[in-house]
Amino acid sequence: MTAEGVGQLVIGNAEDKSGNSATTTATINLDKFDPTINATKTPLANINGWNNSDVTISFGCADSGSGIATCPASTLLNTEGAGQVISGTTTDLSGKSESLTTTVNIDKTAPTIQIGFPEEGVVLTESSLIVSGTISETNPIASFTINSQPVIPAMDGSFTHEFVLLEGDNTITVSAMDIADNSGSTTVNVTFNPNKPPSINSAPLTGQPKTLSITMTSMPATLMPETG
Ligand SMILES: [Ca+2]
Ligand SMILES: [Ca+2]
Repeated sequence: MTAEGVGQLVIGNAEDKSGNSATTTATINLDKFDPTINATKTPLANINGWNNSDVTISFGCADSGSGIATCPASTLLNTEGAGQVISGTTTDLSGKSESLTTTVNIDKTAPTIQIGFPEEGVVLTESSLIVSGTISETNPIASFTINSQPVIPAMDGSFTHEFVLLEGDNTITVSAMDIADNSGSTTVNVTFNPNKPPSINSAPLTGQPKTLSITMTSMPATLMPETG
């Protein structure tokens, strides 16, 4: 008998030399294979294999022979961290078992960004400036932009980026997304007021000319009226 299954009937016939026959039946339970187990993460990890919220790991167990005896209960994982290993073991009714391990990466914290320069509200006279600052993030950064322009921060989290201001008010937005799709951003508002030289007013002068009067309190001798 080769097929797996529970309660398979086996019929045996016997016949003696006198032609007397007897029939007997036996019930066979045959389990040849290990059970199977799989794990499902809810919600699913992102394309990088990371979750940014609590994860429930549910196990599915199956067995084609004797049937499942034990299957692990689902597990809720709520701690942040990379490479958290969850394992589960299932056993079938014949005593065979199968184990599985799965890895969960959780990051719920958005990157934080500090802009060192320029400062909020500053008025600048040059259109070009170097935006600088630092980004704080435990796990790898998936994207980092300054006003939608991709920027690569240094290994220590510092960044610099040449930025060209438009005349007037400008908003500089620095945004970062970590490997688990948590995003954070910081903005700074600055004004570009070009330092132009004073312009000459070419418009015609208007208004009445001023009258200048001089009063002399004493006169030089040469101008004294002659006497006698
Ligand atoms: Ca089995
Ligand atoms: Ca993070």
